[in-house]
Parts: sequence; structure tokens; C-alpha cells
Amino acid sequence: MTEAKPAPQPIFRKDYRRPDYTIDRVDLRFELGEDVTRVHATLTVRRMDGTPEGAPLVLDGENLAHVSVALDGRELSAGEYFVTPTSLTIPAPGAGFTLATVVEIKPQDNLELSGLYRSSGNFCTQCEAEGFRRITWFLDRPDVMARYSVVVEADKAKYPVLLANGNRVATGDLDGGRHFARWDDPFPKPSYLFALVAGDLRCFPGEFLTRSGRTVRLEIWVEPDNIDRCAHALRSLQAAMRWDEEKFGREYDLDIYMIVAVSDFNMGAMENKGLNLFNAKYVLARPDTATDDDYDGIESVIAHEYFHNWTGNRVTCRDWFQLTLKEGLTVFRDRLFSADMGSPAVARIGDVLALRTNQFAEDSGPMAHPIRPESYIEMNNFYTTTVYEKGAEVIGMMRTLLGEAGFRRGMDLYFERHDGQAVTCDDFRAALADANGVDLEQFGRWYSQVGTPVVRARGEYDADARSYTLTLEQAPPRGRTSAELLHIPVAVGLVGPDGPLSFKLSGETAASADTRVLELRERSQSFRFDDVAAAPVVSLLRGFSAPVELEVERSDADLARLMAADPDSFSRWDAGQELGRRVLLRLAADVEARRPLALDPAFVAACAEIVADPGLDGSLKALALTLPNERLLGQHQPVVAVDALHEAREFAFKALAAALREPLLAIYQSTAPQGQYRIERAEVDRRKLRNLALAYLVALGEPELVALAMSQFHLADNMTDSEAALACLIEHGGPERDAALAEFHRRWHKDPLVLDKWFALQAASGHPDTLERVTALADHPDFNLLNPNRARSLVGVFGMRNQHQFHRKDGRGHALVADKVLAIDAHNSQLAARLVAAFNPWRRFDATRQQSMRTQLERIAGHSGLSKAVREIVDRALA
Ligand code: 0A1
Ligand code: ZN
Repeated sequence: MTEAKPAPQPIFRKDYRRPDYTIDRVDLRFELGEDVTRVHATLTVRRMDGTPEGAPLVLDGENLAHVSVALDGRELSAGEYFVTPTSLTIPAPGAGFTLATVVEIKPQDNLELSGLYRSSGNFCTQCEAEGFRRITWFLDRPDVMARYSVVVEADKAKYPVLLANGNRVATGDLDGGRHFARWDDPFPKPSYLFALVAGDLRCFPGEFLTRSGRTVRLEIWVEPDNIDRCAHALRSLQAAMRWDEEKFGREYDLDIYMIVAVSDFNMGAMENKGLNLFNAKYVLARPDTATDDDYDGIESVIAHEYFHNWTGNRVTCRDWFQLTLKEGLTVFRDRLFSADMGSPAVARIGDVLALRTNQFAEDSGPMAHPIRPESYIEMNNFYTTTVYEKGAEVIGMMRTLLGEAGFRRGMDLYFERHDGQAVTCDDFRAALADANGVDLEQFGRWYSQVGTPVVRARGEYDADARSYTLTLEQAPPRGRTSAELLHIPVAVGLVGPDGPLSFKLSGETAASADTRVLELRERSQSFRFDDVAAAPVVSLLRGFSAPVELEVERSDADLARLMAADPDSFSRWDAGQELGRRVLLRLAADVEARRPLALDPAFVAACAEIVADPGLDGSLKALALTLPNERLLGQHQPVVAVDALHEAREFAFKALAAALREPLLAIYQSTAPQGQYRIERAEVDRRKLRNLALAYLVALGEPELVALAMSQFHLADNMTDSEAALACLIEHGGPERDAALAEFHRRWHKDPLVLDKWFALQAASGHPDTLERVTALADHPDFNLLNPNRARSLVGVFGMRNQHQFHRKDGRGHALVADKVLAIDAHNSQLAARLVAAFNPWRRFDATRQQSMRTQLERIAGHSGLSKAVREIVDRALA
């Protein structure tokens, strides 16, 4: 008989209480072993002012085999302390004391990858959010900040490298072939920033000279075979360090900065003080193994973790509800950095596309939550696109409202006030407001409101008065009846028949065509534009100035005008996307009504203009010529028409290819690589455009066009071109697909990160036999549910990105993903909880598909021994 577990209880933001005790110092000693690891911890504890004398000290723990506990050097006996599976309680321990505990843990059995675990034979840690309690008894909460001193002991031959946070202060040999290293971190930190690594690793070294003249040693640690894939990560780190000094006046504070690449990692990377741990995917790159997008991903994640040193580590979160304080802000900072390193427009388009596809969907489904959640059951479930990406949008809006200089003043005040503290989102907003003497009260509602607000716009031109009146209205998110009024920055411009129009807003002395930021704070507001020479088309939400859904009455011709002539690259792209969306939704309706399909000639003409535009770089062209994805299109239908959308998009893709065959072929032929692969802007642009042209051409199915892909696949000296060609061949199907896949596998099967691409490309395919192939791949000898990257490359890509095949009407896609979720949940609940989110949008589909997904959700919910992480997601989905 198994006992039913009590339902896990949510934790509420409103219930926050400061801790009764705090810990000033932590001395740790790790005896790392093959079977058992012993952790000795000595905590210097202080009772907080205001805590009653007799208050018990309750430490967190999870999966710890308790060995002993001593108070001020005296071993406690039974009855003097109490142990449960999740706590160690010392009744009335005193006002100031040391507490020494010994526990045993088994890192080799830790497949959750939280706490101390093993990856590729090495020891490593992941403590955010609540992993430190899986290492030792502790007050495992971010508002307890302590100084750490750590001794790591291990077998010297197996684990020659021993790392922890801070500075290495001693090393030496021990009996029995063992050795040790001692690390001291001078900065107080919360436990979630603790890290330790022991293993057989090689160092790729570098240096950074800070602006105050200190030399910082940089070390990238990888498995020996990967030492030739570290140069890009090091360059990215150096660039990020320089950038943070220049843009935010932030200098690095220790003498050493280490990054370790780990093969088994639940997330992207982790900003542990002075010792970042990274998913190997965000460190390792060589031209033949990593794509241009991988190079960009590495640059931005390296920067993200580095920027956390100030936004996250020096100033941290008071409690986990404040997560966006560090994550929204750090994503925002890494975006500014990426924009400065490459093309701001391309970066912005990519971010908005991801926001709309993923965050807007989350915000309108069962997991919708404010960027600062009000409650959670499993904190790990709240490392979401809402907290991160919408959180970054919220920071971006404040910068838009304050201006670049005002934002910088606010940041400076934030660091000045709160360095060394654990604070809240309100503290951050107060620093920005106080530094600028502005009121951000109404703006604060962005932190508590759920859903994507709707902004409606209407404009009227008065030719006699040469004036244009724009009325903006804010409405609650779709499906919600009420919402508080938000403070929304709306960036606007006007575009006339011959290009940008100048105008004057009330209070302005001279007309100009520059973008202006209107501040919408009421339900409805009108803005008057004077000196407008011709009837304009309004270009709204330039640069995507607010994370809202925009509704404006604009004809297809208006959109085509913006697509051709909007001076704001983002809005130009966005107009094209809206036009493309309309065209595709109309086609999908035609499919459903069994009407003959024809691609709108005006849309084809607009695309032809983009192809021919000499002023657009290759990356922007490729983005402009990419049709909206099926998930995005589905968001604009009352019930997602899975099959019709797929058919409509495939049709449009081929029709566009046929219409633009000659110019696309000319592009392909004129952009052949000259010389070796180089990772530089012009080259990236060239490859982006050329590979887009190839995808269109191969879709035509003509043997000589398919042969182009085959030959590119064989000849490419880099992964960008090789992967792009392989993707085309997979879509094409037939013997070419099989041959290319076999060759790719033969060449790369020993290289995990590249092999992940092989799985992911097949899982993403729009080909009608994808489900059968994914089912077979799940039994492939190289497939492995224990490795998160591998599991995500097949199950994650299939469930989250392949709308058409995952939602096949026979329900087999749903069953496949549910099977894998359950299998993964048995060892890694965090990963399972992420994958099960594929079912979240189930209410958006037709009755048959709803029933099929509901059946799977109920099957998962009824599974005995389900983790609380997965339980929280499925319970919310079914509620
Ligand atoms: N703070 C990291 C993200 C992260 C969160 C949780 C993790 O394990 C559960 C790991 C990493 C970041 O923002 O990069
Ligand atoms: Zn982060």
C-alpha cells in the first residue's frame, strides 16, 4: 500500500517574513568519494534583533543522511535536536553560536542535477533555487548572506582540478592519493550562489585588465577534448567585462573569474560567484561544430552570467518572488550588450519573435503569472519566459520612459543604496524613480498584472488642418474582463506615400520625423500631430516599446507601405509579419472551406521588393522573408486550426518560392562563400540570406535545386551551412534526406552537442512522417533521457515547436510526449516539469485534440509518485 502524499502547499509572497536567525560565516569541508561524500559544515549563526530568545533554529535539508550535530563544539545527543526529511531543528540555541553538522550524500545518484551531482565523471553543483539544502543543513533562502570558506578533498588522480567560489588560498596532498584545495570567498553571498567543481578538466586561460588597473585571471574549464572550442567564450567574456565598465561603470571584483562547461545541466548556465557553471552548449564552439546562432547564444549567455555579478550577486533578491529583480534586469542588460555587439534591429526582432511566440502563449494559458508571482509550489517552475523576458521588457519600458541617461542615474543609485543587500523589485523601482524625481507608482502595476494588455489605436487625418489625431485605448488582456490601468510607453512615427513624415506634437517647437514616445496612462487618450503634410500611415510601437498586443485598423496597402518605407527596422519587419499573418490566416480559412488556394499577389509583390532592396542587410532580409510560424498564427485563431495552418503555410512557402525563384537563385549563386568561415557581421548576414534562399529553392523539389542543398551539405566547412542544408533535405524527404542524415550521424555521433542538432532537426520537421520518426528516434541507441540537452532536443523540440506533428489528430504525439514526461519525472522532475508544459495550451484546440491532451494530462496527474514540480503544472493545466 502506498500512502497518498499530502497535496503540496503553495507559498505566498504576502507571507514573507525575515528569518529569525542569520548565518555570517560558513566553513565547509567536502570529502568527495565514489560511494559516499561527507559534508562537514560549521555555521556561525546569529539571532536576529527582534527574534524571541527561545525561538528554534530550523535549517532546511533534503536527501541528507544525517551524521552528527554539535553546538559550540559540543556534540548534541538525541532529544537536543530534531531531524525530519526536510529539516534540522535546534530548540533555543542562543543569541550567537556555531553549529557544526556532518551529513552524507550520494552525488553519483543525483539525477535531478540539483545540489552536488556528477556529470561525465566530474563533480559539480547547481544550487539555485533551493539546491544547497541538498548538500548540507542550511537556512537556504536568498536573504541569508554569509562568507564562505570551502575545503574540497578528493582523489588526486581522478580529480586533479578542485574549484570553488572566490580565491584559492591553499592546496596540498593528503594520505591515500588524495589532495585538497581551500577556497575563500570574501563577498557575503546567498547559498544559491555556492559552487564546487572537482574533476579532470583542462583550462583555457585568459586575462582582463580592469579600468582601475587590476589584472583579472580568466579561466574556462572544459573536458580535455574540448580545449579547442573555448576561444569564442573567452572573447565574449572579455567583451562583456569591458562593456559593463563602459556602459554601467561596473568593474569585476575578484582576482579570478572561472567558467566550467558541464555536459549535464538543467538550464543554460549559472552565475555562482566567481565560478559560473555552464551548460556546455553555451561555451563550446568551433566553426565546424557550432552555428552562427550558437555563437550568438554563447556571447549572450556568457554576458548574462557575467552581468549577474552586479545584478544578482552584489545586489541579490530578498526572496524568490523577486526573481525578476535579477533576471529581468540581467536579460535586459545582456540584450543591450548583444545589440551593441551586433545588429540592434536583428537582435530586437529575434527577441520580440520569441516573446510573442512563447511568453504571450504562457501569459494567456494556465501558467499565466505576473513577472513577480504571488505564489508558487515549486520555485523551479517559475524560471519562466514571463519572469525573464517579459521582466526584461518591463525594465526596457522604464528605460524608455527615463531615457538612457536617466536609467543610468537610477542604476547608479540602485547599486549605491543596495550593494551587499538582498532587496525587492520595489526597491529597484524606487531607486529609478528617486534618481530621476519621477513617479513610477502606476508603472509598478506591471509587476503585479497578469496577461498581455491590448492597446487599440484609431487615427484621423484632417487634410485642411494638416493635422492627425491618434486615439489610444488600453484594454484588459484577452479573456480577462478587468485590469488596472497601466503606464504604457508607445513609440510612434508617421509614414507618408513617399517615406517618413515630419510632425509636431503639442508643446514642441519644431516639426521632425523622429520617433516620439507617447505615454498612455488613461483608459483612452488622444494625441494631436500637427504640420502633417499628407495622409499618414501610423507606425506604432516602434522597437516594440511595450509588451502589448496592438490593434490598429490598417489596410493591407497601409502595411505594405510600412513594410517598404518605415524607417524603424523593427516596425518595418513587424508590418511585414502582420501582412503575412493576414495572408496566411485567409489561406487557412480557404483550406478549411476547401476553396482553391492562391497566394495574394500584393504580398508576393511586397516580398519581391524586400528581395530586391539594396538597403537591407542579409539578416534583416531573411527575417522579413520568414513567414510567421504556425504557433504564432494559431494564437490569432479562436480555435487553433492545426492542419489548415500547416497546409496554408506550406502552400504559401512553395508559392512564394515559385514566384521568386529567379531572384532567389541569383542570390544563392552570388553569395557563395569566399575563403574560410569567418564569424563576422557581413559574413553572418551573407549566410543567413543564402540559407534562406536555399530553403525556398529546395521546397520547389526540382532535382537540380535539391542538388544545391546536397552539394552545400557536402562542401560546407562550417556547421551553419551544413545544418541549414541538412534542414532543407529533411524537409524535402526521400533518399536525399536519408543519405544526409546517415552521413551527419557517421561524422558526428561522438560529439554530443552536434548530435543534439541531428535529433532536433528531425523533431522539428514539418514532414508528415515526423511523428513516426520521432517515435523511432526515442529508441535510438544514442537517445538518452538522463541528459537534459538530449531529452530536450527530441522531446522538447517535438512537443514545444512542432505544432502540426505534436498535435496530430490521432493523439499519438500527445501520448509520446506524456510517456517521456513520466519517464523523465522518475529521475529529473525539473526537466519533466518543463517538458509537460507542452500540454498547457490544450484548451486552445478542437474537441478531439482537447480530449486527447486532457486524457494525457489526467494520466500524468494520476501517476503515483509524481513529483511536486510536474504536479503543479498539470494541476494548473487541468484546473
Ligand atoms: N540564474 C540562472 C538560471 C538558472 C536557474 C536555475 C537553475 O537550476 C535550477 C540553473 C540556472 C540564470 O539566469 O542564468
Ligand atoms: Zn539569469
